[in-house]
Amino acid sequence: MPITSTRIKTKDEYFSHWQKAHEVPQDFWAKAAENFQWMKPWSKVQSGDFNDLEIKWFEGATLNITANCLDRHLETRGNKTAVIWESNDPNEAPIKYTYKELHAEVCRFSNVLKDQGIKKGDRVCFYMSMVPELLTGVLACARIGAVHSVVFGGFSAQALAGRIQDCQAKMVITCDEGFRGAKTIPLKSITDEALESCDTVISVLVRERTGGKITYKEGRDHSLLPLIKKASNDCPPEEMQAEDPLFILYTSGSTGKPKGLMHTTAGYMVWAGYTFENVFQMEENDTYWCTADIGWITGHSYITYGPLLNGSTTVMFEGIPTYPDAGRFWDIVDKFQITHFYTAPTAIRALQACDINLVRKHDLSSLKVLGSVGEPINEEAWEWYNTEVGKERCPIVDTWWQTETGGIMITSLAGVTESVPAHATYPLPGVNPVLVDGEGKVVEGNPADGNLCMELPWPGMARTIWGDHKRYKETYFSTYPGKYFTGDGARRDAQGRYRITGRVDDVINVSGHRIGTAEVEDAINEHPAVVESAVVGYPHDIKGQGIYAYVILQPGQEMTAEELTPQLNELINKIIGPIAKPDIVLPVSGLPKTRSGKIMRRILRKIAAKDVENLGDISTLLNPEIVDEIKNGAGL
Ligand code: 7RM
Repeated sequence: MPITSTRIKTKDEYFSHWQKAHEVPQDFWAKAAENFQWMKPWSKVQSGDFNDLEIKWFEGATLNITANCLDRHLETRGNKTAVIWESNDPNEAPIKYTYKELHAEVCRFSNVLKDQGIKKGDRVCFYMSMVPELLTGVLACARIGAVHSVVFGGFSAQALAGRIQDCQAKMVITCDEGFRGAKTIPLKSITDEALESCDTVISVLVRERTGGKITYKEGRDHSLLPLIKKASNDCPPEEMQAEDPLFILYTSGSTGKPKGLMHTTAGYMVWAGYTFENVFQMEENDTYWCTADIGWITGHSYITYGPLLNGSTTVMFEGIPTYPDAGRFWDIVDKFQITHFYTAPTAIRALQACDINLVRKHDLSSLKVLGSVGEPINEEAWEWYNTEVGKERCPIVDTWWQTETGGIMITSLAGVTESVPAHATYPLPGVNPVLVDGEGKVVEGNPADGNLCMELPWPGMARTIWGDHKRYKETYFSTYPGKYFTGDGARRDAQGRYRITGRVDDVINVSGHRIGTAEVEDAINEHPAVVESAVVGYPHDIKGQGIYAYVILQPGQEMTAEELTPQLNELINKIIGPIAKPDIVLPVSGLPKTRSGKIMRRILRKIAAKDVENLGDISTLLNPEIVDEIKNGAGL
């Protein structure tokens, strides 16, 4: 029995639900919210708009999201598997938690947090690999009303420190080291380095995973597992206001340092629960696996909250797709008889490039639904996924959404609305997309092209940037006043289905990771020999986009790309983390600039893409002669 009565079962129903959510949003979301458990009811379903930006959902209500993820299922699903954890090492036994066990585990962890002095509203930073305690720890925070902020384990000490400082975290939870394929990541020592510049952190909990050598700082650091083991499993859920913060998650934008998007309790819960149910269309005995890391929004909404809100079985994988070999994903699908599999195009393309027998030798007949997220999926990858993995019998949901949106926004519904190669297709009920042209005018009719905006608030949207509401307004609502601007371009086909074409701002998407070009430039510019740099994305067969850095060196510095690259890599590793390393570095003597001094990135993007036939009008450049020089340098 699905929990909600709001499950869409036919395409006609999809259209009528969308219409209803559009016309009477308050009634629609009140109905959807009735499927959850509230401590006190709301007095108003929604208030605020894209002009005042004081958006609230379910105001007056109180609740706890973990009561909805855990306690609510105890009676009906207590002995059902809630979480299956699969180790990096295929020979290590998986760990399974029933809903009862997960509930007890989260309660114990909650008591550990309380014993360490963590209170409602305090921020707790997670810097872990994909161990079970990342999932239980996040839920433990939510249970006691602490605000979790998960930082992906691939970020550097400096990046971690910046995030800890920004949200003034009181605690960091980490591992001794993290397993990642054949490698280990020294998470604790990176944390130690970060904490040299963070004075708000009073305690550090360390989940020992590899047994690697680390140091414990007296009075500050504690080993986590023994504390959990001896804690009581009795911890009633804290009563939270609908708009109390649930978590902060940092993401990159086109300018400045990463933004801490803040999500609140009730609206996020309804959105994560509702979207998971309708997009994936799970049945009671299905097993769902999302391959993301909990360090990203996908892992928050669709490993943790969405599946658990729906009483589903969710798989959590510690490792990587290529360890011990490139058949690992399919091995796991077979091992747990996965029915619903959700991954990123970059992983699909990487596995597509490997020996096909690594796929074909595994039994994938349990699969019913496939999902894609994180970046546009190209048609070749879509076809391969459909044929080789889905054996042409599994609908593919290409789910477009963002850290900011909290949950899926545009997608087909598995088996309900049609899957179209490379198209996200239809907006979910409550999602009101419009395409806007360069002048800010809404492009009507089908087909159409434009910048993708949203016209009305939806429950799962981020409410602010932590500590900087002004930046929130400017970033998302000032380009097109009264509208939320996504930063993506899109095309709507004759049937009204959306195809997302990718970012139209200075954000690049490398292997599904959002990277701000300005952040990479700032890091490169720290190099003493560098005067200025410009970073752009270019098409990359596996990663979707690669990072191309044009670098101007100080006069007299005669470094080649080969000499410069490792030095810049080291610097970027230190400032951001390995995910932001450029694929190509090109030393240049100047950058194409307009008369007002702005770098003309359009030209740099074209050169990086080796698309120099038509560079467009360069006559307005201050230094048009530089274009040929850069082209030559790039070997074009
Ligand atoms: C969920 C997530 C958001 C950016 C977004 C897009 C791109 C995500 C798709 C996609 C085309 C998709 N959050 N993106 N999903 N592009 N089709 N199905 O990835 O905040 O990390 O990134 O990712 O550009 O703006 S995110």
